[in-house]
Amino acid sequence: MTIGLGSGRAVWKVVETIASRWPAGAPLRAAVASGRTEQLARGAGIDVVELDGEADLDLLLDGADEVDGELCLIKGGGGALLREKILAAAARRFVVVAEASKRVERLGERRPVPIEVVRFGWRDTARRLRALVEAPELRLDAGGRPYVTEEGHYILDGTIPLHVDAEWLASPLDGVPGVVEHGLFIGMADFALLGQEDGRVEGLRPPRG
Ligand code: A5P
Repeated sequence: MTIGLGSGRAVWKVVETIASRWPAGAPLRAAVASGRTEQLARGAGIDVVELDGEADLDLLLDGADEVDGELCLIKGGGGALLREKILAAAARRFVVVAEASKRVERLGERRPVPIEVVRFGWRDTARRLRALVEAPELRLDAGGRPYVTEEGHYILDGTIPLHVDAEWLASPLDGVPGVVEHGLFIGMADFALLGQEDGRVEGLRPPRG
């Protein structure tokens, strides 16, 4: 089986679980979205592979920052949204693993949407994005320097205006010069496993399927 593993605390817990429960000797290959996931996957005995340009992934397991009732997502809080979206596009099935507190009525209700942009001219890209999102802000790292993604880009975090539908927003964001990818994952997830504080897990399917 070849799976995709995204990035973030929830997925890293999944990797830990695979390490303790996957049958010894059964091969498992994974394409991964970040260096940290790669390190943990290798430690768990998972064979880390690249997308080969031919076969689809059997399954993608990934976290989310917000999940709405249609299973549309905001992702990218950890900065891995570009690779995560490529994995999601390559997967036959995408299962979200997240805390139940990530469930929202309206995408953008608690979090800005991360928008990955090329470094060249990023201030101009931010200016253009202001027509679509409120106050796009350059993400900084712990040292106060611009945060650089593993693909070498910057991230602008912008608030989705109250009157704007996230599903609609995805397409105009794609069209802004300088934007590489954004953290709106619309119609990509097939199922969500939402963990409650008491240990119970709620399964959520999009109404469409
Ligand atoms: C990584 O860039 C993100 O898309 C994560 O999947 C998302 O931020 C969820 O992370 P946690 O599982 O750490 O909450």
